[in-house]
Amino acid sequence: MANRRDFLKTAAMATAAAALPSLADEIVSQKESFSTKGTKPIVLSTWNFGLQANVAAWEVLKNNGKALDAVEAGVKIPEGDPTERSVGYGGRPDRDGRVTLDACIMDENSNIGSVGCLEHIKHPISVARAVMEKSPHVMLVGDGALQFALSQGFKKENLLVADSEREWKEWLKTSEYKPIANIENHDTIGMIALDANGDLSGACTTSGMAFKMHGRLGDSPIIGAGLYVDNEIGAATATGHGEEVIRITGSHLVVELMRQGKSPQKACEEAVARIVNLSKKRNKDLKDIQVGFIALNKKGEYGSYCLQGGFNYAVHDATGNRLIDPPYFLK
Ligand code: SD4
Repeated sequence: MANRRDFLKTAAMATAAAALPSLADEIVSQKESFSTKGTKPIVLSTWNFGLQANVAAWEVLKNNGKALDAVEAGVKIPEGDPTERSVGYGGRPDRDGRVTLDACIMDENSNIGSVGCLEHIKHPISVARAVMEKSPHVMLVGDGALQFALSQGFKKENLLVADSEREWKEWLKTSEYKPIANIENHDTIGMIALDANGDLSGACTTSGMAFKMHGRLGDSPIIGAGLYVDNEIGAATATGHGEEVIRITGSHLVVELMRQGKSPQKACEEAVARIVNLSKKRNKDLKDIQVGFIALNKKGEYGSYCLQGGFNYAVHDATGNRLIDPPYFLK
């Protein structure tokens, strides 16, 4: 079972390897953290829970399945896992004790679907896909998203697990909301894949920042911010402080930089550099921010960059499944 990685603690790669011996075929060092040797099929996802998610996605990809089906199947793994406290079932609640989920999905034909602030449904990514395929809209939020999910046959469930409830009650004792204080309480799975047919798709899903204001949306349900796919160019997804990713329309920016000829690695670096520069201009302390991008181009080359250490991502191709520790800005 993949454990959640703390953003600010640069966990030793050896620790990660020990925790996940059967999933990771290798742990890759920083200098080998991107690839300019394109391959397909291939799938990338954020954080070490991505290793397990990649296994599910790979089942689809290795059988010549579609990238869209692969990314949905992949991210459903942490969504359905009550021990993953930042995605789907088991996610940490908002300040009112409500588990509100955000997710979006995008396919090779630029079809998009998204849900925000969705309660009681274990697999928001599948609701996002239903929005994409079965509604005239691209984004549904709150009660409307729930009503739509129920109309599509999704089951209403309690998503607040005992551990999350306990943490929330502990938090209530101070009730001080400072995103800085919660910097370790947020992860997201973003997954991007290139299938054997050469098509790209992506999915992104999260419970967002723990103890956020009720109704808060981060980047993860926003196409262009938390996820973007252009089947001619590449795909990108983000994790970290959604507010900062939205500010630069991060994933769309990464894809546009690849369109200009940048490698996936350089595109991620430039997107992070924009956040760094804006934060400096806005007098925000970089130490209080974490953002990470992963990117994949049409050739199957990939890369990643983040603002602070502690982030990792998982890559599965025909050579195996591995956890990668990307370079980062703030030393
Ligand atoms: C959000 N981007 O809600 C998400 C949280 C996240 O890693 O990615 N955490 O802002």
